[in-house]
Amino acid sequence: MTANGDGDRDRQQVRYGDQQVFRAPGGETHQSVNGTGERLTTQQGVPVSDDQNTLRAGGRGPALLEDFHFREKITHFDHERIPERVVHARGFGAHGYFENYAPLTDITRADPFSEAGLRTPVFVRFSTVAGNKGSGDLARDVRGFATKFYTREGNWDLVGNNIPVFFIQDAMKFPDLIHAAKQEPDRGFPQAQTAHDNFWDFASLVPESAHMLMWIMSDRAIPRSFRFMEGFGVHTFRLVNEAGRGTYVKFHWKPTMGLQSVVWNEAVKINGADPDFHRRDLWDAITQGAYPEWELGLQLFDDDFADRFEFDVLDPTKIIPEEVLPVRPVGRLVLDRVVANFFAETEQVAFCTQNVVPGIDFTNDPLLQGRNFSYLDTQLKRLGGPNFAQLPVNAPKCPFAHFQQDGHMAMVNPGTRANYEPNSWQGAEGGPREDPDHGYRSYPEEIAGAKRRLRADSFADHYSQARQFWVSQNDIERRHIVDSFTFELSKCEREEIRIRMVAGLRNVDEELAATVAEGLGLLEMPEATEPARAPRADLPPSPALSILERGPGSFAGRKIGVLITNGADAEALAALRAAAAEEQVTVEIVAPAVGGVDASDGTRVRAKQQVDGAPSVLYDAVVILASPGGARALSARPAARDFVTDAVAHCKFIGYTSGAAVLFEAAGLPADPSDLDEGFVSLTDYPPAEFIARCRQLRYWDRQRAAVV
Ligand code: HDE
Repeated sequence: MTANGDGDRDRQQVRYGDQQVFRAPGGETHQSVNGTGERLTTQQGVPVSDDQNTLRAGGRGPALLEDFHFREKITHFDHERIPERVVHARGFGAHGYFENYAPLTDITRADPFSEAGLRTPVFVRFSTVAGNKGSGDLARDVRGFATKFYTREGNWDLVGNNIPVFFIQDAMKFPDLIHAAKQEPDRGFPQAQTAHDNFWDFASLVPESAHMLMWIMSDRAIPRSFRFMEGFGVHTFRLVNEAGRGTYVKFHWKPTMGLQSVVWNEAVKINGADPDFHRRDLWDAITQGAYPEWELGLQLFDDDFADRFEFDVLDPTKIIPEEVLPVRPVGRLVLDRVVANFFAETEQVAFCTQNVVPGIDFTNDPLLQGRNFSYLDTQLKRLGGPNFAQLPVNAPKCPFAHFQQDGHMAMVNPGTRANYEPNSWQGAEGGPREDPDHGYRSYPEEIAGAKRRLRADSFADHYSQARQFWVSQNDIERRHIVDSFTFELSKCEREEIRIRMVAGLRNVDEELAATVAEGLGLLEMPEATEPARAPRADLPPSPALSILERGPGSFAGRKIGVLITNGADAEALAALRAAAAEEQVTVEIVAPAVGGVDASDGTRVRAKQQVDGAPSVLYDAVVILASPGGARALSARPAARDFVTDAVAHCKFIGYTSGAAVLFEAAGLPADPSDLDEGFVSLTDYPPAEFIARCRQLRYWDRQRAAVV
């Protein structure tokens, strides 16, 4: 593979994926790497006669060192792991494309925004932050939302999160934040959770974290799945057009199916029942052709706006409310292909914030500036050398040409005589030349100032937007925030940490602080923390910050768990399936045995799950289709009773036929619970379409309101 052009043709030679073929660079021979070839061979291509037994002297004798097949195989195995990411270790990726709606050439010369309908291939990796690689998907945590755009002018990485602000204002504090959040160093636990002393010790001593704490204690930190969460570039970036004019930008990803989260009690149980819940959801959606989709929106502004805005637009602990500056939709992201190999793609993908393309530039956000150093550095460590950009998932899909060479695993070295510049070789032998007209140019921002370690005064307000987030939540969401502060702080062993945190919360909202204090059993309210700048109480609610107040009004993309028994009403099942299909909802059958049941008309209904392995927390709504005898048998099984009681506790819509009565009674409910609340829908009385229509609210929150009062 040469480094001076024709990258497309060359890349196919080392492509993973549907071809599942490896062709040595420059060579013609094909070598199967996944067992689809006729013969098993060593890495060197030597045919293997016996892959079951080591070479040994005599039937019961010692193994021989000359067994090159065994040594090669075991050595490779011993080296299979690379260091996991120090943060965002647990993640899952998929391929897709970004489709641009209309040319944005007046604002940016960036290739993905240049033409209407242009599709730029992308790879997206979602992640949690704090947990190790094997941790559960439903940790209360920020989610990473990192997108690599393979543009025609190089790779652009938009490495964002599902929360639009961050804990800290300066990259200098990132190692401290992450040390405090991850497992405590002496004992090595707890992992994948912030509910421990070190995290809250740090957080309570760093008031700039107040805004972010509100978000991570909210339902945003326990999304229903990646498909139902937003993404944000967080920092203010800069777009630059052909004429060199700059426009500030904040990036937003909005899921077309709307936002949805789970409740904490559910999250805890999902982690037990299916720790891979989020990655499985993404895999299932894509492989079933229900491609997850987000709209990219931009908040665009100039220096005048930045000067007028009440906070510093370089401060990553602040948002610009959508009501103040609308989000302009500019294109859509569609994920339509799962990875062919998890390690090759999801594990080896190397996102770097400094990967920008002409038309996209940075600002002086001190967190972004620090990230621009960190990501390249981390990839060198993680992927073992400077050639990670040659891995298929990281390589540009446009032609590329440079004089960089050698190093570990160099697969793409210059194919030219000259490997230096300037050189006087002509034509192909001379290699690539710089392009002053079209090459990347940094925005020529004027910079002046004394060299100092300083936090700008304009970053000093730590609480006003935390309060704005709080007043933008509805009663249920506020309850969840109070509950999670109470839960997490209750896990702290040292009382002074709890007290210090409550003291800080008083600057956000007195009622919030008082309710958390009550939940913690604090006997006295502490004095409020002295704020660096007096918080404002006059910022209006931003409706865009509430998940529940902006429901999607659709149940599409969700999953109904149907608990079924022998003798279940076949007609009701058929009608439910039809109504679900109409709404693009998945129906999953849960039965006493995975082999399935015989329905009332004698047909065999195959099950996807057995009841012990499929608690109702795995579903967005549930239906009990039981015959009276079937319900009686189920009611003896704790998992079946929990299926019902959890669905009730998690405010789910519950459909049922009259046969379910015995199971309801065993779960402590009336035989016909429809009198209790409208979240219960009798499919004996109502058509399934009515049930689905109610499910569009996603949860029947009034049930929780009734329980809270
Ligand atoms: Fe990261 N971050 N980060 N981060 N981050 C990494 O890079 C870092 C920050 C984010 O799916 C690391 O490849 C510093 C904000 C995502 O592979 C590392 C600072 C945001 C991912 C790193 C931040 C993010 C990472 C670890 C403070 C949202 C996963 C492994 C200045 C805008 C990408 C790696 C993937 C990963 C450093 C803060 C998002 C160590 C120094 C703010 C989505 O380089």
